[in-house]
Amino acid sequence: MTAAEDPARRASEAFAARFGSRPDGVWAAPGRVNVIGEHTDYNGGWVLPVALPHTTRAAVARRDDGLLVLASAQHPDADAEIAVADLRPGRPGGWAGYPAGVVHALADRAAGGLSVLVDGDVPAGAGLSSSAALSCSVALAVRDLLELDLDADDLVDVARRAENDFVGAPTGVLDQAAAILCTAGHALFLDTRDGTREQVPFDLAGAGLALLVLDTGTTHDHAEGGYGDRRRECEEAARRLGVDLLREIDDVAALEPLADGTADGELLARRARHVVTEDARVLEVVAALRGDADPRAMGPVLTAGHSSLRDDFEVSVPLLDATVEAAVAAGAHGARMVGGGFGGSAVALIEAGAADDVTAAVTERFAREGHPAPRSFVVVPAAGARRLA
Ligand code: GAF
Repeated sequence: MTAAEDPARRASEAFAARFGSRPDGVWAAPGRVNVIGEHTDYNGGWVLPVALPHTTRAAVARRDDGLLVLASAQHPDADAEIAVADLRPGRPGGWAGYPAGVVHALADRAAGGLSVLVDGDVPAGAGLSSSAALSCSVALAVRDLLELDLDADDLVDVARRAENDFVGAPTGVLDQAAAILCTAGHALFLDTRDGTREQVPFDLAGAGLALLVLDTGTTHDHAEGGYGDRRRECEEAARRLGVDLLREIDDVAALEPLADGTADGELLARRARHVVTEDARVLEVVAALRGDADPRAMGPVLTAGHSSLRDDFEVSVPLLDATVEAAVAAGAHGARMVGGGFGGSAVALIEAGAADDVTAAVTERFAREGHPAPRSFVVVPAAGARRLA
């Protein structure tokens, strides 16, 4: 196998070219698509991600000079070098903030220093969780290399703290949990309130179906703006309803007190309605995957999820709406935006074999509106974070 075909060898050779010696090992963590359950994680709700074959690889070696040196094949002119003892939230920033945040969270045990070279193929800014792939590959590497007593839940927590406290993106736990806990051939049905989970077989091909990712090419950035606003709005809705988390509400009728006639109240009622109905949609999709319903019945549930994200939660953008419309018009059973929103990707539940036709229909719609063609691929449910070499 050539280095180009062998991701571990490619990362190892890039490490050797940068640092002049072989790494102690190479670790990988995947991107994800969330089948359903968007903006539920920081409300204590359910999520249902699938890991992608696209990964970030981290080639890592221990040092003894106390330095953290970070290099990326995707950002060749943006190396970072800083003493572990000098790491502070936001410093370094940019891509290096994710691995640096992980080392910061473990700084008392990583004081000797590390050399890290990352290489990956998870599309950045596409709503496919490239940042968690990055932080989780490094978290696993640090755990293994330094023989730290951390289980999978601890690793999820370290990577989430890196993103929340060091990078400053107020995300929930969906992406880090997907990167660490997903298993090949399954969707991860995770209760974010107590961490309980089930690996649900995700065999769409067996039912003659496929899940198609359509990356619009418009990027998002969760460290700023709308995402944090939505999170605060959900917290305020929960506060007004007298609950700790919106997950505690399972009936939209219980949201009536929010809609008090003020613009503010109406807005909070719509935000909370998305969360409550989205939690119910996760349960519906899980039931279909378990075989309790025709898997094609998942389609309208996905499309309803998109409408809710567009109208109640207001995190879609016109190009994502156009993607969903064009995919459904071309015969998809259902479609929706994935991830935090404000750009990124959509998924469509399609008949196996319809990927080219659906992609062509979306491409044509994009062309009519003056946008370059979307990138697309069929989801193959892959493994979570692991050591490669
Ligand atoms: C982003 C966040 F990082 C996740 O925690 C989650 O909230 C998601 O948006 C929306 O479901 O990916």
